[in-house]
Amino acid sequence: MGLKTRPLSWPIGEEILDFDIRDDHSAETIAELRDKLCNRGVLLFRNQDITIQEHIKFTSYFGDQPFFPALQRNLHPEDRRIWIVTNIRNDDGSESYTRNTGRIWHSDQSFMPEPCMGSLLHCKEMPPVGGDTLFANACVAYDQLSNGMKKLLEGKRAIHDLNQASVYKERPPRTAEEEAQTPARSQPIFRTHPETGRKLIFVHPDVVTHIEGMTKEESRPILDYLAAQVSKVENTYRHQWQVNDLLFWDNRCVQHYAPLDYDQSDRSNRRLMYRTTIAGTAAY
Ligand SMILES: O=C(O)CCC(=O)C(=O)O
Ligand SMILES: [Fe+2]
Repeated sequence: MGLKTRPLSWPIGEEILDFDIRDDHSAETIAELRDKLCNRGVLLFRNQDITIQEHIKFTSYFGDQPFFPALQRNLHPEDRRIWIVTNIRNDDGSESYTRNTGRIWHSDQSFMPEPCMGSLLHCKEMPPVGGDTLFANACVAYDQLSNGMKKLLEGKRAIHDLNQASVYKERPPRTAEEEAQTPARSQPIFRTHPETGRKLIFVHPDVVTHIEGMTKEESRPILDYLAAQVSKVENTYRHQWQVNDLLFWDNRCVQHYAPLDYDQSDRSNRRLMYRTTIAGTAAY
């Protein structure tokens, strides 16, 4: 088909131009989009005025949308495949469970046996200023490590534990049943992207507690160094949302971060995002 595209930044991201996600897409078009996604990490589709079913249908070209135990609150009442990320209060006046989602660099569902492949986030409402999301290319970050560092950590694993995640200090506590569904799990520090074969840094400051076989104190400087390497400004793209942007990230090679860059105490600053999530495979 020959997609029309333009880069969003040098290290990461591609805007797909003149594209309507609601069309029926050929296998060639989907293969081309998938290739762009794997190689550029993030795809942006602007001006997509879509229903939740159109969002879900487009997502289904890229894989299954299973239930993830960590995403059982704030699901859309009409279809559980849509997860709602918002700062808008619940009908009963209580705070939204997802209002501070993603306030630290992370890779989604990295604590699961099969972390998700990617997510498609659709912007419904956005404050006039701020509400941005940042994305970083974890393959480029790996490439820039010295050979000494690569050798030191090759084959090593780190522990990912959602139950220790920073965000839960602020949220209502998860139930014992929810915690039992997401036990701590070890994942490779350096992951291989299953489609491009590129190596990447697969640790992040949200849920990674320590390196397997080391104490938390010993692990901390190494994990901090790797986190800084992933998130350095030169390696990122900062997305300023417009309503009806649809953004698709490859969760296997991209980390992302939603800073609190607007006044959340001002209730007129409404931010509403709908997300679908695609099944992934075990990290190696
Ligand atoms: O709200 C955002 O911009 C991103 C939140 C997030 O981390 C996610 O949807 O996975
Ligand atoms: Fe996220």
